Amino acid sequence: MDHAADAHRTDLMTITRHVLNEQSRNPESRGDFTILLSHIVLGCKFVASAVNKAGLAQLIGLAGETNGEEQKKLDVLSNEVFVKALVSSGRTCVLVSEEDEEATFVDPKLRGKYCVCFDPLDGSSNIDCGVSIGTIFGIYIIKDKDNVTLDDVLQPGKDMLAAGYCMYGSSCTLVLSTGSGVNGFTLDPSLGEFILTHPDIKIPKKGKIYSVNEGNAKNWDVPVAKFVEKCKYPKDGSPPKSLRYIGSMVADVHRTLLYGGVFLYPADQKSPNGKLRVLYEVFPMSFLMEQAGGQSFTGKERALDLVPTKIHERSPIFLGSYDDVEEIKALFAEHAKSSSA
Ligand code: FDP
Repeated sequence: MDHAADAHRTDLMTITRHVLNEQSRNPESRGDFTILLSHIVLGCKFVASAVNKAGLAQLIGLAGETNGEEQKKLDVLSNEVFVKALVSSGRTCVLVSEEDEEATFVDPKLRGKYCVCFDPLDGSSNIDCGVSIGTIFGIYIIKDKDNVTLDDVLQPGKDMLAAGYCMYGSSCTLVLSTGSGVNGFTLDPSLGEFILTHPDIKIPKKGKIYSVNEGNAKNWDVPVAKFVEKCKYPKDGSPPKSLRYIGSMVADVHRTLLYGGVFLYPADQKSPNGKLRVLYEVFPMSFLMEQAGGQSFTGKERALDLVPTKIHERSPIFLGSYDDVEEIKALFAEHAKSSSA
């Protein structure tokens, strides 16, 4: 009998156990973060189950078997679940959700020290065709929970305490960083637990894939057009890169993290700030990329240095393997130099 393998199977590193281990290194830790995370995990499990039933629920709806109540859209439902889970954790004081125009300030009786910015169901235009979608979240600490204002939320990404995403795909995977590397956990449906399956994820230094909506090429700026041209027709003798674009940020970033390469949603002539949102798309994904050894750039600066002025602000984004993003930075620098000359 293989005792080592057997011990492994009976000694499961669940996400809670992993985070408890990480937190125990901090003598000031009171377990608040672990409690907050367990509420996020609950939201992810709920959404995973709802996403799995989405096709079926629609069929039932079409058959007219509703109880008079209109079927809630999955993104609206996911938002309700996360807001309720986060508020009831007693560890949050302010929430920013992609679904809500205004930030939610938690009732003072239930307040804790954390701010959570999240997109409960990112990539939702993919729901009806069964493509992977996900939840993205970033967590900050608020200095004074009793006097919290919107300004406390508008912090640069580098001040983030933790970030992660949960991908609802062929398996349900939660990727998390608390600032010391990146770890991936897969939901074991028979246990209802996320188990550590991808310890210490490191993105390859250079990748063979680029990921972008090429339908916008007509409006691209010069450095973006040059980069994509280089991907297709490299002049240094290297093979062309492959193009992969799902159009669901969590899925595109997850592939980039595991296989390497670069994901870009640039600014263009029509959308000078790109499409993706700073607080709950750009920052969490940039935090994870840096923690995995990659880079993230806005076209002007390191993405995590950005200081948002509005909660739903957008920013262009280029993230992925260190060397690939370095190449993009060089093209932007070269363009800035030639335009100022
Ligand atoms: P969606 O519109 O389906 O919600 O920001 C949302 C997002 O998806 C991202 O998940 C995805 O990366 C991007 O938009 C796709 O945008 P395009 O359709 O313009 O390529």
